[in-house]
Amino acid sequence: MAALKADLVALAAEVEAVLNFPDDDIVRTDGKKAWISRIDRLRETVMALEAKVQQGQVVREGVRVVIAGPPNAGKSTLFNALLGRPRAIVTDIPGTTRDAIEEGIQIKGFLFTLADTAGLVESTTLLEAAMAAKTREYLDKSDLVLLVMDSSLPDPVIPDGLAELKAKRIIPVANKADISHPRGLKTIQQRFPGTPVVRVSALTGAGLEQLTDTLYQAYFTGPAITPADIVYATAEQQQFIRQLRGELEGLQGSVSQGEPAELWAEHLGQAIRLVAAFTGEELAPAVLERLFAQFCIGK
Ligand SMILES: Nc1nc2c(ncn2[C@@H]2O[C@H](COP(=O)(O)OP(=O)(O)O)[C@@H](O)[C@H]2O)c(=O)[nH]1
Ligand SMILES: [Mg+2]
Repeated sequence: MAALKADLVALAAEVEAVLNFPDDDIVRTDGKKAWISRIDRLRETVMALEAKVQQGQVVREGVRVVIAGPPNAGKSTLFNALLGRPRAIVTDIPGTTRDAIEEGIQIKGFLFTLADTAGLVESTTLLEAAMAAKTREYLDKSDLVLLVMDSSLPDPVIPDGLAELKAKRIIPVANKADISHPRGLKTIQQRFPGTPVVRVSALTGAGLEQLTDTLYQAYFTGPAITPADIVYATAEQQQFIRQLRGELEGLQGSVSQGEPAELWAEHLGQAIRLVAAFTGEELAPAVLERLFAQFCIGK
């Protein structure tokens, strides 16, 4: 963070130079490219920090997994099976579970928060159900969606509107593998080309290990996460870091579109303030003065 601030302040000093000598060439052609790649590196630093903050959030609150799918597909049974104890009510009357229930499980030492959504995302048209603001919110804040379907039916219900949730990692689950219908299974697989469908029996427990492995891999792809990859941040700090990325993007746009350097100075000034706000430090008077000078010069 200190290095990031130092880089921003150095950049600000150069913007100051541009403002003082507006006829100077440094901004043209080569100069401009160099600026953009420097800002790129700063953006990468901020994005790496954002990723660490996101990991911190996950360690604290768990990876949020929503169990969705049509009524009677076995969502509540699967929820209980993953927990290893009964928590949600299971019946053969469709639509039994009324409210969402949340419980945490550990997979390879990481917390995953499972939500049996019942009633929320329990609809043949997932999108239709998701239109309800509350449901939308629920799905929006989830990290992964387990889409449970009943493979024992010759024509299993497969929710529509999945494209709408494209941004989410959806893991298709063909449940009731113990009594699966060959055609039902094929239908499910065909609807998810390129995505492996996980076959489980929530009732017998078959395939559950593969399902938890899939959950883990869907979230923690890439190299193993170490404590150095984790940054804990308050909601406010998370906001600052998002805004900081926004300012750097604005700065980059401003430079590449050849906007006046005064505007660069404003983005930089904001960025420096946000870094300081993130770390909770007071800005040194000299830095403040410099920022102030930037805003005034050329106006
Ligand atoms: N044979 C079999 N039955 C299951 C399986 N999973 C759930 N069921 C049954 O399917 C019915 C509906 O299950 P439930 O979990 O309440 O479905 P939900 O509406 O999606 O929450 C119940 O009678 C369950 O016992 C499974 O893997 N195999
Ligand atoms: Mg249920």
